[in-house]
Amino acid sequence: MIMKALLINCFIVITSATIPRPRGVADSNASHYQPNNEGVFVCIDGSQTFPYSYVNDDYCDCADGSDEPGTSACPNGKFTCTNAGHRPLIVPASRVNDGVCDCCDGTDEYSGNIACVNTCQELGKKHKEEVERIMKLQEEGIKKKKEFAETGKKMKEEKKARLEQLQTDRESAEAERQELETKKEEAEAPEKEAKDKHQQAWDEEKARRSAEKEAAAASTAFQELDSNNDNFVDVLEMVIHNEFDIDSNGVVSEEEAKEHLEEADKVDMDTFVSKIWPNVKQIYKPLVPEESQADGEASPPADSQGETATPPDEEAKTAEDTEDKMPDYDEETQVLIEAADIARNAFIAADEKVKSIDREISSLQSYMNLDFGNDEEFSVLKDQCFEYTDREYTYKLCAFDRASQRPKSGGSETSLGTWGKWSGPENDRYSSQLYERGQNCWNGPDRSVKVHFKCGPENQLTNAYEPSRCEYAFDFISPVSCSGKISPMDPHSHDEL
Ligand code: MAN
Repeated sequence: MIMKALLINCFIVITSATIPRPRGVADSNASHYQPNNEGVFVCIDGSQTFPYSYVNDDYCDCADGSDEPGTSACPNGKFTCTNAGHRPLIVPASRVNDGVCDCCDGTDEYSGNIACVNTCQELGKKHKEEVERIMKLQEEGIKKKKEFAETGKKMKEEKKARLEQLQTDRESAEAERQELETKKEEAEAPEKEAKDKHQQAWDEEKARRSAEKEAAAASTAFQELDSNNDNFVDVLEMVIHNEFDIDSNGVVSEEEAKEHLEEADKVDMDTFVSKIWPNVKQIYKPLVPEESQADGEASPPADSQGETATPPDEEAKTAEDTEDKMPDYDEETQVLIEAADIARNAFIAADEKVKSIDREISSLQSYMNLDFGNDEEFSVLKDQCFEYTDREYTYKLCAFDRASQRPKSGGSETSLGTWGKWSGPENDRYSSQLYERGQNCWNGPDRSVKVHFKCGPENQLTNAYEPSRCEYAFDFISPVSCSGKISPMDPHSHDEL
């Protein structure tokens, strides 16, 4: 009777006495190979029945190959080597007695043509050590994972409490904001009234000054045109002004002069100011007396186009500017402005406080909406960034935030994506993350990264690669991914001693 110990997923299970079985039969199939009372064998797929002596007679009878587990007779046959001391192995039946040692216990080669050395004890020992190493890693990882989970839960509690506090704070901050807004409006109303009044007075003053200037200009022009000083401007006084030449024939006719005088032969000062001046002021040019043309002093000189040049007197210009500038507010208005300024600033501060609370609330809500695993264990990775450098690039992963790539030779960073979602299979949801919508790839997709999580002693980005153009993959090890189970990917996850 052989005692078997199964190490499945690192848990050693001692089975009861196993059933004796023909060569090449797996322990799990042994029950099919018990000759019943009639001494018959039923193919495992149940399709046919043969005398039990047909089992391993080196002739294939069953369609599923189950009557020849220990020979190479069936093309679809499977040979199981027990490999005591190590793990069982299933090989295609074609490898039985093919001159190559496939099983570590050498049972696949029994023809005597080749002598296989049994290496199962040695391999089993190595495997056991490897399993123990992984188990230790897992145990330590699980311990850390528990600590992370505690930190994560505490963090979530703190954030939750802070969020509740902020929601209360917001109510009072909003009430204060509204109160200060009302006060601001109350202070701004009289301020506006006073400022409008001031502005209106200034507009009126400007209009008055402009009318005054206009009247003075009209009067000056009248006096200049009235060359005989008879207090009328008449047709003959007009014809000597070239600018009144309507048809541009070089001569101002009496008709043209009359047209400018609104068909009158002569006009007095009042008529000139009110009726004639508004129509001629754009074209009128004062005559330049001969002598002042020489020294350029008596009146502003005309340039080559006959236009009056601007007096080059900067001081006069400054004086004019000052004249056009609205005077300062009176004291009463200034007091109102100061009061409104104070109310405005108080409101701005209260408004900013509400906005800042809102920003914090929104950031906390985003945090609360993140899925940090069944026990909040992944929250320790939040706000942490990790880097991995290969021959060409330094890759960066800021967990739950973004992933990027930076050429080692310098140059700008390329976004490989921002936090998207957990992307592991349904039964292992937290085994991978997707970062998506990174910088668009020329003639290709937006860049994206799949991060594969594996159990490891520390949080570390251990590899970055690009399985297909602009679709990246990162390997990340972390204690948070330690589960106490050795995944089927791990070497020798199953053993038989
Ligand atoms: C850059 C990098 C590469 C990527 C190419 C695609 O060179 O982002 O990883 O494959 O662009 O053009």
